[in-house]
Amino acid sequence: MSSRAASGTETLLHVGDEARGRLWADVLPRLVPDLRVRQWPDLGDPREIRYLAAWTIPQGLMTTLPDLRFALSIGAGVDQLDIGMIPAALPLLRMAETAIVDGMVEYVTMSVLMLHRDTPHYHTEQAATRWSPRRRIAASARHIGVMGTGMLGGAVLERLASFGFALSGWSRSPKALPGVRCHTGMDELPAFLSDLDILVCLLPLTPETRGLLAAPVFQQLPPGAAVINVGRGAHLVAVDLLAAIDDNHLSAAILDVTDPEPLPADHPFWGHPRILLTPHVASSTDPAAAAQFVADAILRSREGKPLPGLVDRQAGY
Ligand code: NDP
Ligand code: OXD
Repeated sequence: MSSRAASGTETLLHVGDEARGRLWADVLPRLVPDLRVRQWPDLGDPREIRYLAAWTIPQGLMTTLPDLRFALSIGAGVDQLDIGMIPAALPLLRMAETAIVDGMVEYVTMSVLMLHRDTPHYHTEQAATRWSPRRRIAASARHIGVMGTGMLGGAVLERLASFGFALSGWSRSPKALPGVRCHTGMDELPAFLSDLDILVCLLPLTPETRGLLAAPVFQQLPPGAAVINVGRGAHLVAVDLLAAIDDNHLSAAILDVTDPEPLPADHPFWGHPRILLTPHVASSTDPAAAAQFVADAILRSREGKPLPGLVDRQAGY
């Protein structure tokens, strides 16, 4: 009898969307021998749960699972998991499958092109029944800066390069990306911001990045610049953004993430003519592709191999 069988059937506990849970319960046991999938709150014998996959972790759940091998965020970000609840020694993984990357590349490309082609201006003019053409500016004359040049930011920059935009990136550690002016750390933030037309935030939410999209950053952008936030709502200080747009220092913003989500009905973002909101839909995990990622992670864990999507607990992402 194998040690796995001796200690019961290895189980993955899925916390979240039931349709995805059903798909994984069907697919994963065919990809991973001797694996069962349970859907929270059906725990079965908690000692059999080796793998936890969740977008958020229910209060108190971690202390009932004595024999976990890893916890996995069903998303690229991990801040929503409240990672303080996860024992420091337990490997924490995040989803790193191609559909998340493709979705984000699509959304940011769409948003950059909308701003580049003055869509917020034309929406305002349409509402006022005005025919107000603006001079078209070449992509090569627009400078786009991406905060966070990791899995998503790196792919976004690669796609934007194909339009001919001038590109800059900002990260915590030094990077060399073809065709991208790369800046590192707080010391180089002013140089990164100083001549951007469009700023894209694709940072993870950590103590260092919380509230970064605020007046000091907006003031360092040139007049007329626009902001796209697809990181997390808490990167942005709402009153500072409103002030910068209403003073006509910033021209517009496209926000896929807000704090809180959803925004209360009376929040000024809803009706603002130069703020475009989407309800945290820029990208998401594809359940079928994610099943492959999870299967690979479990098989690697069983074999003692390096795990995919491993989060650096010290850095918080
Ligand atoms: P990665 O971990 O791959 O990349 C993060 C990047 O941010 C890295 O380049 C990192 O620098 C940089 N960074 C982190 N902290 C700092 C800092 N203090 N100063 C400067 N740069 C910093 O993350 P992903 O690209 O996979 O995802 C980014 C975020 O996108 C997620 O955490 C999530 O919040 C958000 N997201 C939003 C979605 C949506 O639908 N709106 C969907 C999916 C993700 P370095 O390279 O040096 O480590
Ligand atoms: C993610 C998200 O982090 O969808 O994957 O926001």
